[in-house]
Amino acid sequence: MSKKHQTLGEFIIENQQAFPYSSGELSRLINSIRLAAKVVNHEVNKAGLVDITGAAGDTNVQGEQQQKLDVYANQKFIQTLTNREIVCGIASEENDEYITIQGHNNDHKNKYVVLMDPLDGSSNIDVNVSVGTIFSVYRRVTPVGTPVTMEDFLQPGNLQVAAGYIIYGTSTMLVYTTGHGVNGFTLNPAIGTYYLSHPNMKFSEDGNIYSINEGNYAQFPQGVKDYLKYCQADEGDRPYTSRYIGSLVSDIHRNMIKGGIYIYPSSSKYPDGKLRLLYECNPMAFLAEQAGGKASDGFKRIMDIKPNELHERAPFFCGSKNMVEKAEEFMQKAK
Ligand code: AHM
Ligand code: MG
Repeated sequence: MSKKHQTLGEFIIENQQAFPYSSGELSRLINSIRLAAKVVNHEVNKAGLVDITGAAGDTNVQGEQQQKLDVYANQKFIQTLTNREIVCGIASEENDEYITIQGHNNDHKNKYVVLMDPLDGSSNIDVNVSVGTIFSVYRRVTPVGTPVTMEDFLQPGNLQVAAGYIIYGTSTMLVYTTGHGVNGFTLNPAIGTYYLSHPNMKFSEDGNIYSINEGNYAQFPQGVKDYLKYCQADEGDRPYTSRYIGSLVSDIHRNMIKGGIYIYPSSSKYPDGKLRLLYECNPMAFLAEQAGGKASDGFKRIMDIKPNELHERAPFFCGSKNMVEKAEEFMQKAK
């Protein structure tokens, strides 16, 4: 079939045999995520009406409590995944502890765990800037038939079987990988269907955009300061362009399409960086590598870090391969 008018549903069916373990469960899981994303998209698109319909915490005309959008998104994703007998556990930025899903027959027979940030960058909603959902999927390591344990969640990123993000932007897109490249699908909201709009997405090897919160410059490690000076130097193809939205999904999405590097380094305020390893850095790292890019903590591959806790943070350098390697060079020199 011509890829041009392919829907996400058709793409999933056509590529099912290429998925790891290909029992159809992973396809159903992606299907659940695309469904929840549509529901969340509908709500996010109404965010600007909040002053009319009531702010978070208010009671609306139907007598219902208005919810914060990140809480709403969290509930929708959890509900959708729980109802579908695929996932045995969920960890979310919104929940301190992981959630155990026993399944309808209380038999803990489901195989996958999902780790997610249901609405990343939610402080951007008030100013009508794009936000996103980020997700990461692993096969459980504990035996089927028993409740999940922390061990199932604390797996290194190199064991992910799928990862992706949804960007609620001028268009809503779902971008994901199951380890066979990265594909992007755009939602036609009129009919609720996602179409393959960005097949086989790739980070260019070199890029000319750098994205970092430069306001924190004084608190950055010397290697990052030196790399920033390099980006700004008037030499060869430099200075590079500085672009920072402050919404991880949007910054990575733009850089994947245009070529660039995203950095959230350690700083005196955030000694381990700000971003969360399990549901922000790892899924973005999997996507970046599948798109021919690179993701590092400044010294080593993000996906090789063995996590110790659910909400662990890591410094994050992600994007076009040569740019990340150059930043690593500066980090190493200043060590
Ligand atoms: P959040 O999970 O609390 O929304 O924070 C994560 C966000 C990312 O989307 C973004 O890249 C980063 O925080 C921006 O942080 P800062 O404002 O410090 O630059
Ligand atoms: Mg977040």
